[in-house]
Amino acid sequence: MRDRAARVLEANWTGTSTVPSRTLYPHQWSWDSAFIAIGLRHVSSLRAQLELETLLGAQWGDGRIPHIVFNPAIPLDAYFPSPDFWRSSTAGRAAGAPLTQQTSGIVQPPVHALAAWLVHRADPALSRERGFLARVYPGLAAWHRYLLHRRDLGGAGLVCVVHPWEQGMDNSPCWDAPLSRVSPAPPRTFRRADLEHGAAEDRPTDLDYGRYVRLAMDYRDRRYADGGGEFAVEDPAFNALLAASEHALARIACELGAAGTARHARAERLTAALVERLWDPEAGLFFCRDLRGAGGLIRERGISGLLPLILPTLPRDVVAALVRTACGPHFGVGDRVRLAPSYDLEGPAFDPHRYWRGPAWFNTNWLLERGLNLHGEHARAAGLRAALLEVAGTSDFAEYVDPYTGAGCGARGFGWTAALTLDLLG
Ligand code: 9YW
Repeated sequence: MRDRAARVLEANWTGTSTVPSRTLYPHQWSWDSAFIAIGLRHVSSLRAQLELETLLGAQWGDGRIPHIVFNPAIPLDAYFPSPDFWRSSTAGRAAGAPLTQQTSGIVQPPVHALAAWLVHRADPALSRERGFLARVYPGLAAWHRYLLHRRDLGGAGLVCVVHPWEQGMDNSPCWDAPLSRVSPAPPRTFRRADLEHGAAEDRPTDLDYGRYVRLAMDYRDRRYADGGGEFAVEDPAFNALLAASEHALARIACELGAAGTARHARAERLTAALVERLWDPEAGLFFCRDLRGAGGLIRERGISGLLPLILPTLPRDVVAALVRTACGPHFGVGDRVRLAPSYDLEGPAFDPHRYWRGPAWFNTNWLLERGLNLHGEHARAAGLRAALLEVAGTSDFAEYVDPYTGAGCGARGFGWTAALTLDLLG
């Protein structure tokens, strides 16, 4: 398994970073790279460090880490939306986009500081010799500052996503209500490249795509200034990852000889704000909060609502309820499914094959496994770990799988699937 997983990462390595998939996603993706670095550290600490350094090399002046860093050697029509859509170096000029590298203008979940800390821990000697933490710390600090200062659109201490792609679970049913208010870009004004590599019934619909394009175009046309968009949602996983990364940044600061106390305190404030704003005790789950339209909690059960389990200072009763929900009828962990689905097994929109509307993904299950272990649920975590390893192997490191059968969907030889397999193997 270790060799097979390492070969996937080798095949996806470009020399300075790793692509999620040679066919479907041939550039560098932000949260993919963070998960990939977490796995890469088991085969090459140097490559793991470079992965994160390359990504940070494309950071914008305002602190944002773009969700895609484009490889100029790849033809424009290999992926949509391509650099000529985002126009980062011109439309993103005011926000400090790089002049020579092309990137997207939206972001993805902040897994990076957590990844940097884990990469350092894998080989502290090499890390110190290369000054790895000192190289990445200022960029990571600026990234968190951007999110906390420019993206707290609700003013309650949580960060907002302004596009479904930012949260990383593109067509989750959690976005159906907020997206329904967005008028889609006409289908003939853009050409999807994803359908050349993936089955249409496993992918988001054309209507979804029209809305993604509209939101991204409007953001670009506002020159990537934050605040005015039609879509603004506080998401539990995005904020939980920021809090976990803030704890990691505190440890990085200490390692560099500075104090980490203020950062730990900030992570705890984020944890408290998550509970205050997004926790629903009756459902035993965190929900997304819509800041536009009529506003309020979006009562769709997505896997995102379980992921605050990765936080060390979550109240005990919240932890207990989350574990019950993960193992109950809606997510079926250790019972009805092989791996936790991306969306409620009993929800009206559940579809076991359509992308983020039901299939199980390896990154979210890896986070769940980590959260279960953190809170002492070792037997449940071990069951999930065994299932993850088995399904990764039999699906040839698929992008996502049917949660019931473990049958692979989407791309094979997928970056974070192979990387997180390596991490679970230790
Ligand atoms: C897209 C690369 C990305 C992931 C996202 C996933 C998908 C589609 O692929 O996004 O075109 O960006 O939803 O989480 O980072 O693997």
